[in-house]
Amino acid sequence: METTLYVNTNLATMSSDVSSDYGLVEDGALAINDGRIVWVGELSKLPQQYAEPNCKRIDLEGRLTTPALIDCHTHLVFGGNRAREFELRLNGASYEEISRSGGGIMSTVKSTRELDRQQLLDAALPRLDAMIAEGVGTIEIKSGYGLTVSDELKMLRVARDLGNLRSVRINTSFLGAHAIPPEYADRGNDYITEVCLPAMEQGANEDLIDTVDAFCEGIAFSPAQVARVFDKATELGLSVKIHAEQLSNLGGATLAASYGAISADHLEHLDAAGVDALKEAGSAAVLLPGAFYTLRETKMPPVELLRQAHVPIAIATDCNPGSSPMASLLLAMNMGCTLFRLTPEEVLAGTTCNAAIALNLHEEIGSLEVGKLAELSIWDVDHPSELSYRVGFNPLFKTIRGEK
Ligand code: DI6
Ligand code: FE
Repeated sequence: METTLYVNTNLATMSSDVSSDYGLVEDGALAINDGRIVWVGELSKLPQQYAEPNCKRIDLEGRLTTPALIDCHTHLVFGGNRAREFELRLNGASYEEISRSGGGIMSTVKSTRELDRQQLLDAALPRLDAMIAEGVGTIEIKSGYGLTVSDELKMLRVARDLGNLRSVRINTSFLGAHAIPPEYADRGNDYITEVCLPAMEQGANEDLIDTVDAFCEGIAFSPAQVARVFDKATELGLSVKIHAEQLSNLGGATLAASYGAISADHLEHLDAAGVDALKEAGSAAVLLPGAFYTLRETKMPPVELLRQAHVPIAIATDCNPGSSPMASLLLAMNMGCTLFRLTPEEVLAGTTCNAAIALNLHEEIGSLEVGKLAELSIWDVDHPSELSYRVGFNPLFKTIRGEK
């Protein structure tokens, strides 16, 4: 198979083997064979075997190459939208009032149940395309707006359909434990027994689930209920992750870490013990500045403690119709810097190598290293800090993915 060699590019390899910031290699070259990176480094050190005429040579005219971006936490598949609620809140209605009149997550559950598989796919595609247009090559998508066995499975099938329709890797999370639907009001345990666990089992049997997620919060599921969900996931051989410590500290991250969670997400209220638990378990911390922004939160996630503990920090959009109606990972990166005071290098790590850890895909993607899949995004910028610096500007030149 012919090798393709990309030249005349600066490479933000995001590899820990390269000691410079961003793993930056200036005037680099990168060789691809059969969909994998076979050589990467300074052009001046290119081995003879990759020189012309042995390879097809492509000149990137000085552009920046990064690993294709990874959005490791989204609720991209849903019906309807909640713009009317946004409007009501800005006209003085409280979240509780909206929720009591059938709004909030339940309004999205209603709209999602009403759509069939094709309609749900049609609703999700523009959001997916917006992300792909910004250099995203891998997207995690959760269920959690169906909350019946058939509607949860429908959401997961749509997520898989999206991956077949576009050149993008879709990683699915089963979030049956997202909210308690009205038909199970005050009967959360019955909901878990009768809906959540059977849906998980069927989804696993049909290979629709990559990981199991749960929302551990006062307004959602208690740690004891989440433990039931994680016990079942473990029995089925599925990895777990959690929405935890978003609005309060229930110890969800520590619970998830005890199951070897691949990530714990949100984490504004995480304390030092929770950070230690994530460190011990090797879990990633996924920070979601879009939800922090939309809900006008003020409690910052413990970024400095996470740094000191060397917990891998990822950044994602949390794309959902309520708390983060955002389909721009570049904007999430900008917000990670502006709102959470992360550095541009940290947010790029947060959407490449550390996001790969958060999805347990770090053996395959997330950095430009020999042996990894050749999934690259090429940008019309001079320096990687430009990716998180601008707002509302997309400098993507092209994404390379699945090319042999
Ligand atoms: N955390 C969130 O931010 C979303 N779900 C969750 O568990 C909110 C989802 C929504 O409001 O529709
Ligand atoms: Fe979420």
